[in-house]
Amino acid sequence: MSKQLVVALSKGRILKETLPLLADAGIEPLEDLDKSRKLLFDTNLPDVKLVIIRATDVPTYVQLGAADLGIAGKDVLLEHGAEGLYEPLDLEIAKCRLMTAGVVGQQQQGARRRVATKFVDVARRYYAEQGIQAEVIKLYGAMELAPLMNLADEIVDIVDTGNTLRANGMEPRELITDISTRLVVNKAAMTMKHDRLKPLIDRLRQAVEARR
Ligand code: PRT
Ligand code: MG
Repeated sequence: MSKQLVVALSKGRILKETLPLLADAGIEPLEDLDKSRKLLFDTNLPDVKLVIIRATDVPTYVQLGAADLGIAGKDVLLEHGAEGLYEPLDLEIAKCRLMTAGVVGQQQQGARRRVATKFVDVARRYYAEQGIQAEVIKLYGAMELAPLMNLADEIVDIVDTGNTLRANGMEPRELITDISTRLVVNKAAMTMKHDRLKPLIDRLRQAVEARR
């Protein structure tokens, strides 16, 4: 394993909240991420590099050891599976809820329903636990549209303010789980690079605790 520590960051909305937290922990990229088309960045810490990738790719990078550490939403981690990953720290950012939702006034009653989501495994597990037979339809975005277009009876999606649902004539129904952003660590790296990982994880933990 190389001497460098590579941290995989989720781009998009998590990144905006991650960078100030990293700065609080004393980790800062040497150039402005927004002004660069690069994906791999040096930091003020000579042995720490950052890669900026799709949120859904973060668990894969860390699992396979291409990155030692990763920062990703719990929703992404639940859907991807946690094999080969430790999850030592809740970063307490980008908080939201994973919920079922449907068209206002169209409460589901039957034991069978069509569910559109990008979280297909999470949805299958959830409906199975509820004893509801669900036909889960994989979508990659704009889940809110599916019930309106009669593609599905319900969706499983992330809800924050609920504005997106409301704007589309939909309402939140059941809470599946609360979501926040987590730090994940490659299991082999946790052993092999423990001396370098431990202080980094400790600094991140202190930064999280200082914000409470
Ligand atoms: O680009 P991609 O399709 O992968 O996802 P994205 O653009 O929806 O989100 P991205 O990549 O910028 O960030 C996704 C991660 O941020 C998720 O994995 C969550 O852990 C976290 N997060 C926190 C959220 C939200 N809040 C959130 N509100 N991810 C998505 N949303 C979306 C939601 O999908 C819905 O469309 O915002 C809408 C709901 O927000 P409200 O405030 O209208 O309820
Ligand atoms: Mg996005």
